[in-house]
Amino acid sequence: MHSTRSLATVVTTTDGSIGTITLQHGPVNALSKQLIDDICAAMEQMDSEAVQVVILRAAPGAKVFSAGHDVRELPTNGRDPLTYNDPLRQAVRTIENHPAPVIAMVEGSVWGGACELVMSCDLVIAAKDATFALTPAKLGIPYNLSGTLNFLKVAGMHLVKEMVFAAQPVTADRLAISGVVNHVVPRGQLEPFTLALARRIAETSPLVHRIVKEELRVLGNAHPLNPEAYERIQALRREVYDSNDYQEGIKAFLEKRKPVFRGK
Ligand code: YXS
Repeated sequence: MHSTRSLATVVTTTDGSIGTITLQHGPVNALSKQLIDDICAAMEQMDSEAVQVVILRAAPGAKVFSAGHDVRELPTNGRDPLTYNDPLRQAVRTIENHPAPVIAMVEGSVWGGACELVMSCDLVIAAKDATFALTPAKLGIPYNLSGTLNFLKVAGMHLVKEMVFAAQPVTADRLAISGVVNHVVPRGQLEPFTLALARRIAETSPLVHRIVKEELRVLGNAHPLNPEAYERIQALRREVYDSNDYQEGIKAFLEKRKPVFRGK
């Protein structure tokens, strides 16, 4: 059965066992609360229609897959910008907890928290010219604990450190070598390649998909962390989001100028 549904910022299509969620939120798909709510609603629709493989994508030909967290929605009043209920965190958990495999089909550039959103998918298939940039350091934002762990689960420590410290786009090929991206294909092949893989996955057991996905999630989160270590990390993050640099990072972005960070 084929169906198409348009929400405010996403379009969903289901075609038998495969569903596609297309981000359609302006030129850069900034992860606003509205977009996140729509992604979560679309994932629920996929679950209710027992879709066996979900493809998450931007509109065909997109220059920007997603510009990451909507900077205009980041708090600037001394509140933690990436708490448990922040929209970005909710979107990541929705994808991680979804019972069916989710494939990120990436063309264009992926920024900041959108990299984590893509990496939280079960597979990543990227166009040859796709790029990925981790940008908390560019904006003075303290990335949160589970987000940092999510990066480490898919990419090695040195790659994560280089991407965070330099805050520069990295090519899909580079991430494929590190195992972050499953396949890199010419942009014109991206859709047929992804659909063919999705169809192959849809022919195997959805029950096994569901339990193996949850087993791997539980194992991936099995990190003992004593309360003192947790409190230390929270104190480090508070030091950043209470800093002038955090305010300057957001202000500079909105004023379209380079930030002047003073390390405090
Ligand atoms: O000036 P107008 O109103 O047209 O708006 C501009 C940009 O301000 C807006 N825009 C965004 N608005 C909110 N949140 C964003 N993340 C965001 N990114 C862009 O979109 C309009 C067009 O942007 P413009 O003129 O720069 O377009 P472009 O094609 O020249 O460049 C597109 C980008 C995506 C390369 C560029 O906009 C850019 O570098 N955006 C910021 C990417 C980024 O650093 N995102 C991280 C956001 S914070 C986050 O995700 C995490 C919390 S963290 O940083 O910790 O990982």
